[in-house]
Amino acid sequence: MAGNPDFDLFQLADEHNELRAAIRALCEKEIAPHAADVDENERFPTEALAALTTSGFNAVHVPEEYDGQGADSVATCIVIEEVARVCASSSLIPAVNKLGTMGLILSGSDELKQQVLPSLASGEAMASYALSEREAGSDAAAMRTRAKEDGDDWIINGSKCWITNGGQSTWYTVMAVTDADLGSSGISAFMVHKDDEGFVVGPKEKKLGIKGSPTAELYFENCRVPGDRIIGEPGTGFKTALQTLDHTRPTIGAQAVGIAQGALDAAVAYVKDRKQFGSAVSSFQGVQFMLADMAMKLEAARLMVYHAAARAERGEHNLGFISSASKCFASDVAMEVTTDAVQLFGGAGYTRDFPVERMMRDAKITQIYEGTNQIQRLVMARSLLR
Ligand code: COS
Repeated sequence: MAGNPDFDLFQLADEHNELRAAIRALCEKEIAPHAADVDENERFPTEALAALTTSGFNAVHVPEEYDGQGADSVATCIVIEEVARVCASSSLIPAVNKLGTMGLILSGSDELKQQVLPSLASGEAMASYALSEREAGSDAAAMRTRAKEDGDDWIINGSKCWITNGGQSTWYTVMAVTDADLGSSGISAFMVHKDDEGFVVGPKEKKLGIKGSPTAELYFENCRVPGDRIIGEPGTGFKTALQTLDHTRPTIGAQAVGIAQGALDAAVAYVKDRKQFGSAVSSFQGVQFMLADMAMKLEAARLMVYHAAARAERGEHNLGFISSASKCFASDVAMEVTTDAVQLFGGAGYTRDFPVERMMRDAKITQIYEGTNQIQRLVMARSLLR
């Protein structure tokens, strides 16, 4: 095999490593210094948005033909991972911009892409994804929000909840029932603009973590949307929504990997510095074994995330298993690693003087959003038993 240029050496491209170095430097300088304040004051990370936008990292997934960076799925994961390593809330800027436009990229018309994507690439706009409702979370197809044709327009009525970056975004991919007799085949997807008549952003949730990223309810009160803003054909919206998640669950895996890496880095530095019984805590084998386990699991999670992203990038079908596995595994690892990091810090880890308690709170959501890890296991099991 040696010397065969087609042989996959199972390593990232030089461009990926260069990208990581660039985004890491930016994050350390521009984003990390504000992470604690963003969390403490539950405020949107405006410094991160400005830094990411200025350097073109705010929506790296947007294809070049729509004025974007055209970053591949692995590169997008690396950007999200590196931002999450210092501030999980800020990593939702590139992540949710992808989530909010992936359905459009996969199934929308060129005209609609032209309306939306360049504004994301330039940083003028952000996008969110609106699938869940109060009574339709894991069972997404049970949604009640309705869209009816009215002349050339669509009129949407209902509400959506748990909308990440709700109120910050300009564009929302909204799934609504257009034919109640057809079950999930009667659901359609629309691009809704924040200035559309009848579109209202509700109050922000009070959350355990990712406090810098607003999570809001959305209300549609006879919300009028022009006919050309439907994504694909009527009735294809649920499949578009699930295909979107096939592409974006690995990005949540990437976020989880980043949070866990941030916690591991902090823990390694702390145990080398902290002295007990006359020695650095890092000299104790019990501590060393904990660190080794954390790093080992993290490395496995990272590889699975990149592998899932690469398969999505290659346009493979049947992404359900690997996409769910990568998100589920990485988020479970992030919860374990951040919890162990708090443990390694001892009492100090339980205070807000160090970042690991924030990372532990932020990690929790990665086991829940874009489908709970129970739903990920359901998707994996269905794929095995099909
Ligand atoms: N891509 C494209 N189509 C898919 C698909 C996928 N990954 N998975 C399923 N489908 C299709 C099915 O083939 C089916 O089509 P037909 O009716 O033509 O056969 C249709 O979509 C409905 O699929 P299914 O019957 O499996 O749907 P269920 O209602 O059983 O729900 C789950 C499927 C539970 C997997 C889905 O609702 C889900 O992922 N829930 C979690 C939602 C979520 O992640 N919410 C978080 C929102 S972002 S914070």
